[in-house]
Amino acid sequence: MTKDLIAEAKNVLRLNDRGAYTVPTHGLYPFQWNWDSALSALGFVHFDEARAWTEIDTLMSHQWPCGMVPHIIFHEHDDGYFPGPDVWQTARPVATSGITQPPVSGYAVARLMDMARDKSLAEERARALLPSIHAWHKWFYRTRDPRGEGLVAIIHPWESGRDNSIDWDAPFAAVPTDGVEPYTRRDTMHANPDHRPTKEQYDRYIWLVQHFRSLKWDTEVLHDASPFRVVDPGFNAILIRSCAAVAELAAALGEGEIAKESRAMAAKGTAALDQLWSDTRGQYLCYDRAKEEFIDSPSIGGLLTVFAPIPEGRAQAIADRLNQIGKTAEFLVPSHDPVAPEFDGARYWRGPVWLIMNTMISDGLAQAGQHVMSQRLMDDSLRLIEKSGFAEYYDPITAEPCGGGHFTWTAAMVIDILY
Ligand code: 9YW
Repeated sequence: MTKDLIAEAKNVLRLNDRGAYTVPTHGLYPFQWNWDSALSALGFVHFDEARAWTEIDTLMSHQWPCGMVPHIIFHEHDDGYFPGPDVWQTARPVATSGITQPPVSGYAVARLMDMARDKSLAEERARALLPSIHAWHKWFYRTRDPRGEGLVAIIHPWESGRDNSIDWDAPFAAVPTDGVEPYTRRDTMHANPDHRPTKEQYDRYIWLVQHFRSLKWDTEVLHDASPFRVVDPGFNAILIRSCAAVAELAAALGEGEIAKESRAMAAKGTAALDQLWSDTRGQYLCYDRAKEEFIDSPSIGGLLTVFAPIPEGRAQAIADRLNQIGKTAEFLVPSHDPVAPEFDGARYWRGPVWLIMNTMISDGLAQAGQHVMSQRLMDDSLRLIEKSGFAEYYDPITAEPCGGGHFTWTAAMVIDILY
């Protein structure tokens, strides 16, 4: 069984391999996505180390001079996705989007290094990647934490990677829709519209893109100019974990300055995270920086926070919270609490389970000594795969496979779990 699943997962990776990068899935997402690539490398590394490094090299080679690493790289022309390069207009040599995504590459590079059988290849590639990943992390704290609070904000829901999360409903109300140019969505031609964001949400996504475009994609000014500025604890946890991973790796490679700066960013971020803890919810919450208020929404963002080195007591509370959620969800971890009225088990980030989330949360729990819950998440993930294949996401009650099929990062996570 295990062997068959690994073979099937490798086939998915091969199917979506475009040589120097992978697409998340054929049709629905025909380009390179930022955090998909970093996490997919964790699948490749088990059977083709050089290919794993190439995935992250390709991503980082499209870093902007300011330090930002874009969320999509449009390597080849394809009309099957909206919004394409004609909408973004970022004027990059190879077209890219103009916003970023969860910075999980630092963590991924450290894992590739740990798992390397070919140590000299790993050292060479890691050494080459460290300065650019570090520059990206510094860009975050410089441009997305202008008051130096230790917490960075996202300025577009797409940056979170959790596009239509219920977390964004309230802050999204501040984003207007007037002046949105006419457009035709492509996602609903590839996937069931009931599993996707609504038209109203797409109008706001595009309004923000047009707004940033009118500011010439100057990333130094976009934070303050955006009506959507939200601090997501899960996003910050990924950044912190990557800073901590880079700190260790840089120290091992004798890159003292990078190690020192990364350690400082991770420590400041970890301390600041605690402001987002909610005793009432027993988890972390998002914070609307534009309105200066908490977003009281029990989503997976506040559980993913365990991916950062949070205090043991907080990790224990998150394990308890997962136990509680497990009473209403057959498969953990739903992207939103099933007892919340807005929960929708099949609609993208408003309820479904995503394997990448499960592996990051499981990894964080294990780090904090929460082994029982960590293992439960891996078991639930494999039960989903066995029942429903390598889907983009799954209904946490019925295990219905949703969104796109033959999904790269889902397959990569299965390889990483089973090897
Ligand atoms: C979109 C590729 C991406 C992921 C995101 C996910 C989705 C793309 O797919 O966004 O157009 O909505 O939300 O996290 O990186 O798999």
